[in-house]
Amino acid sequence: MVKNKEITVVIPSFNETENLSILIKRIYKEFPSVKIVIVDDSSPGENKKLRGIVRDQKTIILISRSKKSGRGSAVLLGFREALKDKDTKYMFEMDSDLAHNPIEMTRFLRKLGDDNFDVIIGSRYLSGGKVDMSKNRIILSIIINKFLKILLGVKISDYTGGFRLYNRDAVKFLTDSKLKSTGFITLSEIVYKLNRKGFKIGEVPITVRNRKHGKSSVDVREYVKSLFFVLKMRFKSE
Ligand SMILES: Nc1nc2c(ncn2[C@@H]2O[C@H](COP(=O)(O)OP(=O)(O)O)[C@@H](O)[C@H]2O)c(=O)[nH]1
Ligand SMILES: [Mg+2]
Repeated sequence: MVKNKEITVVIPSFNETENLSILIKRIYKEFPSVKIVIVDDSSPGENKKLRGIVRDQKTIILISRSKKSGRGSAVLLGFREALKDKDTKYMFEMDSDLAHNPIEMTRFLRKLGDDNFDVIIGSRYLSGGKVDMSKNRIILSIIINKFLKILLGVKISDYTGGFRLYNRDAVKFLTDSKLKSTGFITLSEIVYKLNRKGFKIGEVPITVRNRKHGKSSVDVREYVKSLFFVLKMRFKSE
């Protein structure tokens, strides 16, 4: 049985105060007093509101950055913070927009323990997984994932999902590696690097909900940038 104090949940956020206040309660319901590291790039006003919400929570560390610097780099910074706690053996990453449901976290932990995996990816596209997003976004995501699978060749079905569980060794490897991307595509870079290093990667099905508050910060520019990034990573890597 994994103990609460062995888990740290790393959450990137950009203008998500309303969602985060709900998410924190949901996480504590599953794992009372678990450690949470939030890496927030919000505007000063929004960040102040968030500070107010987490002020009385003893197990939350809020790291605030002064400008929006990407989901990927936020999670990496959160991992570095999480590693400082020697009790932390397992690290989750999850979105702050209520897309990911903390109820499903035990499924990740069980899978990691049962099959000796180093990393468990929450997958929307595994049998049993569900996505409640607009049709266009689902189609785009499926195409991107098929493309990434052909290009990067890791045997998983969801390269861009941000609900994951890592053991300490995998996180240590990632914080020591010089990851080159900073946005959502870091999720794919991580899978590629871990797989090449021989870490064992498993998947569990998850249900992903469309956000109710706020808006997505992934735009066409980021998609195009990401496409060139993966091509470069695949064909230029040492
Ligand atoms: N710290 C930080 N978090 C971010 C940034 N961009 C996105 N996020 C967070 O990453 C998660 C996924 O982003 P989202 O905009 O929902 O992307 P989508 O789900 O692909 O539409 C959300 O929890 C965002 O708040 C960023 O630049 N910095
Ligand atoms: Mg989202």
